[in-house]
Amino acid sequence: MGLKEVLKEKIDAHRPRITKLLKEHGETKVGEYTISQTIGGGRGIKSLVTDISYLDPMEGIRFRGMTIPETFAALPKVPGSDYPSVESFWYLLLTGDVPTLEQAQEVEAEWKSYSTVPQYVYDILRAMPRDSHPMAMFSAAIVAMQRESIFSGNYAAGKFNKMTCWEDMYADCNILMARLAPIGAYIYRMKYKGDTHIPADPSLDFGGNFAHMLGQSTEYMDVARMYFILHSDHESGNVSAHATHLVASALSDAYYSLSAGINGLAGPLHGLANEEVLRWTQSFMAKLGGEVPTEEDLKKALWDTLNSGQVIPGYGHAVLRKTDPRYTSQQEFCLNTPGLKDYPLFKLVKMIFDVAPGVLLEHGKAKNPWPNVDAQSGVIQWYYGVTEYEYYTVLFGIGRALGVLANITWDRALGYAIERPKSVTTAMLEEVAGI
Ligand code: CMX
Repeated sequence: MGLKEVLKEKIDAHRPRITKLLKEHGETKVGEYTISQTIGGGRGIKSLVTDISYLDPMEGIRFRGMTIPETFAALPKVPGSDYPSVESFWYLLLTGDVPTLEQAQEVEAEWKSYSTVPQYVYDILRAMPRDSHPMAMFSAAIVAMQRESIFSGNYAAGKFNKMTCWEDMYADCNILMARLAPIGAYIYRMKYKGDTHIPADPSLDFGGNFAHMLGQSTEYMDVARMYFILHSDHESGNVSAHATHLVASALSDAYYSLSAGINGLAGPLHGLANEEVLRWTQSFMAKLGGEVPTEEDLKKALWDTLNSGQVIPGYGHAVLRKTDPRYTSQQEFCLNTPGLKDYPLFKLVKMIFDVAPGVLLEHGKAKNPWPNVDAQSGVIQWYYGVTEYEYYTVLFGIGRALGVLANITWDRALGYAIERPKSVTTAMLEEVAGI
């Protein structure tokens, strides 16, 4: 037998051991925690600290103690817009203080001074096959800039100081953050808009400029601002935040750390779900020849997905036990935007919201049958003409960077330890379970 066949036999023999442990002994304690927590991705284990956001299972996210509506209401607005700037939100995430408009504009000016992306980053992107996934391009662009890291440069020069090294991390994070919008826009225009590019407009804030460089309407500027803020942070245990924190805990710099987080975000159970939602919804509409489905059609399609062993993208959550307020916030945006409110795709997404939780409850597996952030976000993008749904996770990634970079700045300031949880073997768990 070849290696793969031997491995397959071993896997087939091992699987029932895990199933038995989870089914019959899930609640047995291994130290402080249960077997189901140990095998099941560490659910509920309190082993991370952050003061930047907190996720209550019933209420949803609070950024620095504020709900989403409170955050949008409190931050100073971009002149001429109803939405705050991403820069003002960065100030809030880092400090816990609501900045004045002037303080937000100082961040804006600082980011602008860093926003020129080195040419070699574009060269690397251009050297990649054009059909590379935009998330692979985004991650590659970030890690390619590692040579710019002030933290790593000073560390290599023997200038590491535990008390002050956060300042280098802070500088790296600002520079990196400032470049994410131009990099994201470049990937978009290179891949989908005939490789034509639009230079930044120095009069615009981060969100506004991103919309401008994408080639979008002024209306989309608020979409970008809202989208980046909503997707920024969801406390520390989600894959992208945790991966960024984990890598940074080895004293890796912001470039290595964020790239790791972005790679995690690219998974279909995490950020890529927003792409999957649109793919699922569009293929469903195509099957019906563009007709509006009946509730029965929809139920059948949802059951077909579940029966084929796939998840319903955009539904369920590891922590949340009610509708994600990030979903609600985007839904409100749709309802308040003439044109979007009656948009067929939005209507279909609303219809899925009416039907999917019941189907998931009947299916009986998901602990949370309600929609998460990804169920709604693609519709807004589609409506504004960003129809290349494989790109949606890059938008999520630009937003997520705000949260994870603020977190690793604080990680470094507080000197949090290198992460090193303990493993056990399956045999040890079986022994604890008395098998
Ligand atoms: N459709 C079908 N089954 C689902 C489901 C869904 N939407 N959500 C959960 N389940 C299943 C799980 O796969 C699991 O099945 P197994 O026991 O066979 O492994 C079971 O229900 C229990 O899972 P859970 O405890 O409710 O959820 P988890 O914490 O394990 O997973 C999540 C959370 C988000 C990965 C899961 O709900 C899911 O896969 N959802 C669809 C993908 C998605 O929308 N992801 C985006 C989340 C938000 C984000 O990070 O961007």
